[in-house]
Order: sequence, then C-alpha cells, then structure tokens
Amino acid sequence: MTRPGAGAGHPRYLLGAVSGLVAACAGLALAELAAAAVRPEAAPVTAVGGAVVDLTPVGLREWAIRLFGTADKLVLALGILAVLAVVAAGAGMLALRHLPGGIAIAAGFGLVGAAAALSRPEASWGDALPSLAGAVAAGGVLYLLVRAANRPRPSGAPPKGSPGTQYQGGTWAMDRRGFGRLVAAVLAFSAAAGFAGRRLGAHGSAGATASRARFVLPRPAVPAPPVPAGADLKVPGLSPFLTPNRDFYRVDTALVVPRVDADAWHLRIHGEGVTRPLTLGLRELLGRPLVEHDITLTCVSNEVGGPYAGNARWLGVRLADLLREAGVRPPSQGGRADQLVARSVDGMTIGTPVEAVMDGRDALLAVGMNGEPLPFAHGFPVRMVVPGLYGYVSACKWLTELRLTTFAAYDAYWVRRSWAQQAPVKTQSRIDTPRAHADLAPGLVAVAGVAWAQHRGIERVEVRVDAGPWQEARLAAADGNDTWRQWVWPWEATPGRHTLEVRATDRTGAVQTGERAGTVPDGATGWHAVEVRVRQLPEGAGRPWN
Ligand SMILES: Nc1nc2c(c(=O)[nH]1)N[C@H]1C(S)=C(S)[C@@H](COP(=O)(O)O)O[C@H]1N2
Ligand SMILES: [Mo]
Repeated sequence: MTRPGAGAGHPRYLLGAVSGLVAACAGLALAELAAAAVRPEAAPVTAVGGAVVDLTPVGLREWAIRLFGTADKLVLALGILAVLAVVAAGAGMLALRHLPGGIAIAAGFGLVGAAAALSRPEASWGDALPSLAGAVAAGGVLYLLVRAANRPRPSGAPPKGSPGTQYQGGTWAMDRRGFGRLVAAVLAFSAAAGFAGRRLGAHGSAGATASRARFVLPRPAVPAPPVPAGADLKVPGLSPFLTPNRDFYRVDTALVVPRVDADAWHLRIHGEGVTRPLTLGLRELLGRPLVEHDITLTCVSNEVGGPYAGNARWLGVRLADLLREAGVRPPSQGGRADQLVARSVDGMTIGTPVEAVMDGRDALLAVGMNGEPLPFAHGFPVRMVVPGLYGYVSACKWLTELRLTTFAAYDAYWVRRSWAQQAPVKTQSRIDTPRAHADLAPGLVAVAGVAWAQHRGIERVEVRVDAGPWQEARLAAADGNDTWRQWVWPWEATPGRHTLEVRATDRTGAVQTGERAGTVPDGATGWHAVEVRVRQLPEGAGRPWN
C-alpha cells in the first residue's frame, strides 16, 4: 500500500515546511510569554543571541560592528530567526515522513535555547523554562499538523476545480481544510501569546519606568561652570558640543536593555584592601555630595573617523570619595588592589585602574546625563564614567557591584576576548564636514570637526589638503581637558578631487600619530582622511569670492 500522500509531489514538501514554520512560531510565541514571567533575557532568541555575542571571535564582532553599526543587534536577531526558520522548515518536511524525527529537532531547539539561557550571567534554573515550554508547544503543534496533513480526506476524493489537488498514486491523503484551519488557529494563538508576552514584559518593567519618572536629580554641590560660549562653533554638519541623549552612541552587549528599578537598586563595594565594605541604595548614594562635570566618552571599537564618541554633562558622586570611605588606598599610597572591577546587573565586568580613579580626576558614579536621569539605554540608575579611559575599561552601565582586586588576578569581560587590560584614550581627530565623497562648489568651504584627548586636552589641530603642508585650524573655546574640542579650517576649494586630512596635538605636546592601527587591542590610530570632489565652474563664470 502506498503511504498516504507519498506521491503527492511538491505540495507535500510545502505542507511539511509550513508545518515546521508554524510549529516554530507557536514555540517562539509561547517561549516569549513564558519569558515575560521568568525574565526577558531568558527568551530563546535573546538568550541564544547573548551567547552568540559572548562567543563571537573578536575579528567577526569588529566586522559586524563596522558593517551594521548599532543595527548589529537587529541583524543578529534576524540571523538567528533565519537559521531557525530554515531548520524548522526542514524539520517539518522530515516530520511528515517521520514524525519522531521532526519532534526530536524541536526538542533539540528547546535544549539549545535552554542551555543558552542557563549560560547567561546571573541565570537561574527557571531561565530554562521558556525554551523548554516553547519546545513542547512546537512539538505538540507539529504533531497536530502532521496528523492533519496525513489524515485521509473524509470524502475520499478531491473537490472539483481546486488546482494543485490532483491525485497521484491513487490515494489523496490530505484533509486540506482541517490542516488550513489548524494553521490559522495556531498562528492566531501565537500572535496573541507573543503580543501578551511583550505586554507582560513591559508590565514587568513598569516599576522601573515609574522609578525613573519619579527620580528628581538632586542639585550638585559642585556644579559645572557653564559651557563657554565659544565651545560650539555651530558650523552646519559639525557635531554639537554637547551630544543630546537621544543621539548619544550606544555600545553594549545587552540584547534587551536592562530596566532596573531604582528603588530596589543597590551597590556593593568590597574586595582587597576594603576595610569598610559598603552596600548602598540610591538614596544613600545621593546623600553624598554630587558633582557635575563634562566628559567625552569614546569607544575603543571606534574606527578612525567613526561615530562612537559623545559628549555629555554628567552628574554623579566622586568615585574616589566612596572608595576612600571604604578604606581603599591607591597603589601609589600602598594599596594592594590595582584594579577596580565594576559589574553590571547583566553580568558585564569592566576593570579600571584604581590609580586612575583616585588620582584626582572626576571619575564619577553618574546618575544624571545632560540634566536628565540616565536613560535606560545608558545605564539607569547608576553608571561609571572616568575621563580619559575608553568605555570598555571605565564606563560600566547598570552598575551593581564594585570589587577591588589586581590586574594579575582577574581579567574582565573584554580582556578575555583579546582586548587590552588597560586602555587610555588615544588622541584622535575627526572631520565632520564636508562628508566623504561630498560634491562641493569651488570657493570657500568650512572644514570642521572634533578632536579629543580626554584628560590631557587638545592643544592644536591641523589640516592638510592632498598631503600638502599642515595648516593650523581654529580651535573652539576649551571646556576643560576632559571633553572633545571643535575646530574649523577655511578652505579655498579648487576644482578637482581632493583629500582632506586632520591631526591633533594634545596638551602634553604629543602629536596624533599617522601610523594606521586597527581597534584591537587598545584603540585605532591614524589620521582621518576625507575625499571630496569640487565641481568645475561653469564656462565664463568668475570666481564667486572675488
Ligand atoms: N553593562 C555594560 N556596560 C557597558 C558596556 C556593556 O556592554 N555593558 N559597554 C561599555 C562600552 S564598550 C562603552 S564604549 C560604553 C558606551 O556607553 P554608552 O552606550 O552610554 O555610550 O559603555 C560601556 N559600559
Ligand atoms: Mo566601547
């Protein structure tokens, strides 16, 4: 006897693929719903994505960041879903012929998701639940769909005039209407479960949202002086001196932004050389004097000319004061611990030299950014900011623990992934305008950008055209040494293709090196170069500036 439907040809494969995809939808939706009850990081795609981020070799990660920028997380999620879809379709086709095989694949997915969720920082056993529940749902749906697909039609004959339902091998095997109804029902259920999961997830963080809305920033005991009027040159196309929060670059490994309830937040300070361990809630932290300070933050993954730099007015508690309160002494005063390891609620670890934090600079536990409580994406309620060090060695967001140890004894997250243990910011400069490949009219062009050498300060910026002599740019007023500095250089642009280059000199007198180096292990070097085209003047036209 022919197996039911064995000869039905192409549509059978399609039915199998649809069964697999629909089962996967149901599984993901149920897992999403379960994750809302457990915790958002335990949702399978998020958990697998997090594990992929942690396991990605450094070269591939840099490539992805270069290619996709801050959309890299979306691309990652879509990539995982694409792989899932292909395997699910295959599993469905297999299930039509061999149900246990298809169900085994669903179970395998559940185990991968559960393992990924359990491997995440701060995971507990409950985190395996969403993936396992999803796998059970997917397996169950696959079973029902395969059964419907293989069920003989009640009438035994296909309805007239329905294309694609031709007999083959003498047995029409499928109750297409039953199958279709089942697919529709499962998809409707999945949409509802997925939607409810998202809503519940948002509800789960409602406390955090409310705590941020209620949070009124205290007044600083030491306010920052006003930004000098001349710090912002207001050249069109030039980055504003202070970066609005919504435009501030974001770099982190979090696939879902941690939403911490400020009322439940606390910080623990402990470790080597701590004679008085501290545990502080937000109220206690804010009981200390607050200082306000402008600091430019830059990412070590920023290519020469790249966008991962931003400048903000931060409000926070001086970290050095808190460490002294805990009994910590810097290595230069005999302290044993030379590394401060900050840990975030999502398990990120960031190691900062104790000496740098305690050498008198304004290293902050920040709560305010440009006059607002920190946005969730930038570390609400409390993050670190240290002038002069790249973010991955200083700027822990969603901070919850500070542990004193040594560089010899402990490697933080990125150090285990081939980045340097210590990474002071390198002197850099960037041309913001004109843009690369701009098409310009001949005549006067404002070449402008920013330069930074946090905690050393910018002394000079020079520009050259087509590798000609370096020409000094005009610097904007300096707002201290911890922020970037704008510059502008007027260029008499002549027709043709030209290359503009920029270099900065910091206040120690060191000139930015032109030697090209990649971002790994401790920050890119080289001069930012921008190629532009200057149009020919129309025949007979005079020089417009004469
Ligand atoms: N918890 C946590 N903090 C983190 C990171 C992270 O991945 N997780 N990334 C660091 C890096 S590499 C940088 S450059 C800065 C970026 O801060 P921003 O996103 O507020 O600009 O945050 C730092 N703090
Ligand atoms: Mo970074």
